[in-house]
Amino acid sequence: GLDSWAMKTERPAAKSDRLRRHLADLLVGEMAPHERLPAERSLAEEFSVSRLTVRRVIDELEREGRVYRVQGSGTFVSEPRIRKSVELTSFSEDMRSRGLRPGSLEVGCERVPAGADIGYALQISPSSQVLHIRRIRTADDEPMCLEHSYLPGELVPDDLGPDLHGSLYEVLSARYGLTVHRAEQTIKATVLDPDDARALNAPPFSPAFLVQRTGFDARGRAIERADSLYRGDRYSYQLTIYRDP
Ligand code: 16G
Repeated sequence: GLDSWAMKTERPAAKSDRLRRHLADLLVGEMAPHERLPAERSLAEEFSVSRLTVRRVIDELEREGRVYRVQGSGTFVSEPRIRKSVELTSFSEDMRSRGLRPGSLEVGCERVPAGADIGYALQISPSSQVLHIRRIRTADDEPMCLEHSYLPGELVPDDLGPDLHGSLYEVLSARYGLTVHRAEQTIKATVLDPDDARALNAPPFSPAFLVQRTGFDARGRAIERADSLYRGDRYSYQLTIYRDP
């Protein structure tokens, strides 16, 4: 094919390798994100290679996500890749980042047996106790989400009721040193049944997101299983996602 033809005729490998190494050095050390790379023409001259070769080397860097091109203005250094593709936030942090004031209405808190599903998610037996927290979460005092959290009773010995008008994650961290370090999360489309609709001040059977999260601490212990039911008319799910190189 084209490759073997190219190798036989000109074999520019050594020169294009030099160019590749030069650009790699620029990218790691000397240039900042969004800075413009030298023009293709001047790279071609400096390394005595064709513009086609320069373009191929830059194509490779573009595929790796290390540079990006802007039509008519050049090639620029990409932002460093962020490994954590989706930020793990609490409801309070999520609302604050949208410029809204987080709160809770109607906080309920009771100890119940885990049952099969919650027990499975939390890796404890169905008969062991969990703390079930039910909250209507508000944004600027408007109901936004209906949230059920289940925490292993063993890890959370006290009744948290009075503390739960603020952030659960803050309470867990301040009182027990528990931090959700990683979470498995699914998002499903659903509709609000009449009871949930009433709690959220929304029309019955209106669309909603059900977000289910199991949160683990840094040691890998499951510390929370949560179901959050968000009003579909007030909430949008916002992610920053990256393509693998
Ligand atoms: C999010 C989490 C929930 C957690 C809450 C803590 C989902 C589906 N839910 O709503 O698991 O309990 O944040 O928020 O991601 P807080 O610290 O504001 O109480």
